[in-house]
Amino acid sequence: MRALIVVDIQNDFLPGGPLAVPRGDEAVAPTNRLLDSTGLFDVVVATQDWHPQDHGSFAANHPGKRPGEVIDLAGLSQILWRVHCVQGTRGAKFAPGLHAERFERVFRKGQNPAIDSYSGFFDNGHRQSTGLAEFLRGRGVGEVYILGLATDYCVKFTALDARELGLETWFIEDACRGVELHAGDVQKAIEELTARGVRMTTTDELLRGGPQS
Ligand code: VGL
Ligand code: ZN
Repeated sequence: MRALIVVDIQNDFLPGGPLAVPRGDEAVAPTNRLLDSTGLFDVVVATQDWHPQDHGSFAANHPGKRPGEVIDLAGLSQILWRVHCVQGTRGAKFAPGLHAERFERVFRKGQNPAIDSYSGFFDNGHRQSTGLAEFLRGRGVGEVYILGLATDYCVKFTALDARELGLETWFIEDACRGVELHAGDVQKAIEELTARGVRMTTTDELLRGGPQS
């Protein structure tokens, strides 16, 4: 069984948002093409960054600290971000025009103020599961196709966890965009994913009948 995992295509990650991913809005159209294609995926799920206002990844919650600085958060190295994707706010909602009605399930992450959660599967300490791994296993999924925002954070860590879980994992290049806090981060992420056995594909290739054809 094949699953499509749509990672964090939310308002706050779009241009103009507090954690804007450059050209992040360009992930929406290819994602919709895949969401609208019938029969390509057996399961379609999304992840949603969903933080409480007092989340420890927000620079605003650490007096004197600025976004981009790195701190120790409950024993893990943590990059500080601008306040983003606060539960129930407009910024946490899926991007306008995204065909979110196609999502069978949405897995929320980052609710625990003491730990961040880039991967859609586990928090950054691999302490708690979001339920996504169990859900996919229950549906007999062996292959996952991953896209969304941001390539160098949540997409990357979701794909790495998928590989660790033994899933055949595909990264849909044209439907992802990265933060690039440091120039070259997206390229480094792609190289890291490839080294771990994540395979590269595109929406066109998938819509033509899959990478194997
Ligand atoms: C993300 C940084 C902080 C992401 C989420 O979705 O890639 N990045 N929270
Ligand atoms: Zn976040």
